[in-house]
Amino acid sequence: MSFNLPDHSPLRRKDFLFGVATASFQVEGATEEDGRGESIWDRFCATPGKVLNGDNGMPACDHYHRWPADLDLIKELGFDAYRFSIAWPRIEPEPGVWNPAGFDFYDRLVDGMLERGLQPYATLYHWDLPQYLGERGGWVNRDTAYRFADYADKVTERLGDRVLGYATLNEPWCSAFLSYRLGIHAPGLKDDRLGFQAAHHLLLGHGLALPAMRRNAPKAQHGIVLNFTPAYPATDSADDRLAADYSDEENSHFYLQPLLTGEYPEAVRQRHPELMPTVYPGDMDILKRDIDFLGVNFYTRAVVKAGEGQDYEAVPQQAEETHIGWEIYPEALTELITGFKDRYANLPPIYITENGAADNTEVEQGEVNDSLRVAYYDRHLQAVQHAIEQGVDVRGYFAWSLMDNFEWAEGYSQRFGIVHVDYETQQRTPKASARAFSDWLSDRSGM
Ligand code: PNW
Repeated sequence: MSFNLPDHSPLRRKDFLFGVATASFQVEGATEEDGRGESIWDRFCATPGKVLNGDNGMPACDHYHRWPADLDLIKELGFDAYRFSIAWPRIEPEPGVWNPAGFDFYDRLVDGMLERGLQPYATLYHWDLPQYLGERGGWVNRDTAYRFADYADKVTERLGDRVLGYATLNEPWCSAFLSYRLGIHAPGLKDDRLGFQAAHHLLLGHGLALPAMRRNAPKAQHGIVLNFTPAYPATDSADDRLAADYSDEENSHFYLQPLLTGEYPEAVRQRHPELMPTVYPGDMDILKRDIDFLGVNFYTRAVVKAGEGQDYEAVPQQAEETHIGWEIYPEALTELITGFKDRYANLPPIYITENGAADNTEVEQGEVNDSLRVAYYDRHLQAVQHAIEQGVDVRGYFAWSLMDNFEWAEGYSQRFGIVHVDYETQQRTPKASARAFSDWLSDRSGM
């Protein structure tokens, strides 16, 4: 079984990159080994009621010890690249204390990829902020942006351009809005103003980090990964259409536009001057520093209507959905990135850095028949193809995720892997979706 892409598909070209993605806190485990410090997610998991079933970062996938076999598996399946993230609390467990054992781990991991002919794509921040920075206000504190830039300097100094692609941040929307505005992710605060201020400090940290990263890794590509859940109007009414447009301004363009034009979207500034972050003179020039690629994470769309006393309100859909309850709507991915091309003259090349589905099918007689996930990937790969056919410069695609892992507030209850993980034995079982990728990847023509 493979995917239904035509022979002429641009995704079949040998220079179109295929990878799998994970993130440190979600897969590594070993939270107290080799001098790792505490992160805000360790603390959040230990707070009753925050994470389903009281799950935490142990044992996760024990990737900290099992990475050689995991890299072998990625290679065997035929992928070109591995997108992983670096745990800041392993590197800087206490303020200004740089932990050699932390650097060593990522050093070995990167060498392990190169030995196997896998291209390393590193994300510097995938949400595991050191707890000591959390205690000083986390991303609401402007100083965190400067601390991030120091950390990025140290990591890229060590790994250099053995890493082909660096992303500063993964999904600042989540680190700001889910964490400080909606209360769902660590540290679990619910304050609109804090959410916007955190967003600004994250993007500032991204921009501050770039010059040292370029100096330390001159041959690497440097970028950022943003997540998008494009909004569609519940009805054709003018009010609902405006609500959907505004949702996109606030949730998508508020993160993307400042990086490309040096301004937050007019629509948000006009409607909510009271929520706009404190911005120092010169900040917006820092946010606007050149990026070599934009990482796009896409899972689903939102359907919204004009809300009572709210700018927009989600309308639950009676539609096909994955096991986590997210609607399956691949056309939104095509429309999202073609829309970016139309809006931004200086849009950089795009990598789809995450796309995938929760399909919690279990092992049966040694196999996992995750047919929902196979169909999801099939349709989304076609959606990427359609965008390329409409002129969007997409260079690669990473499946989320290599293996089942710690799914944040959902704990271990939601499985996104193309490889099944038994959390008792740590046994890996490639699912039908892994086989589908493997067949597809071995079938590329190399045009
Ligand atoms: C992304 N939302 O998270 C992350 O980058 C991954 O770490 C995660 O495992 C994956 O998607 C699957 O969830 C998101 O509520 C989590 O809108 C939640 C949301 C969006 C992205």
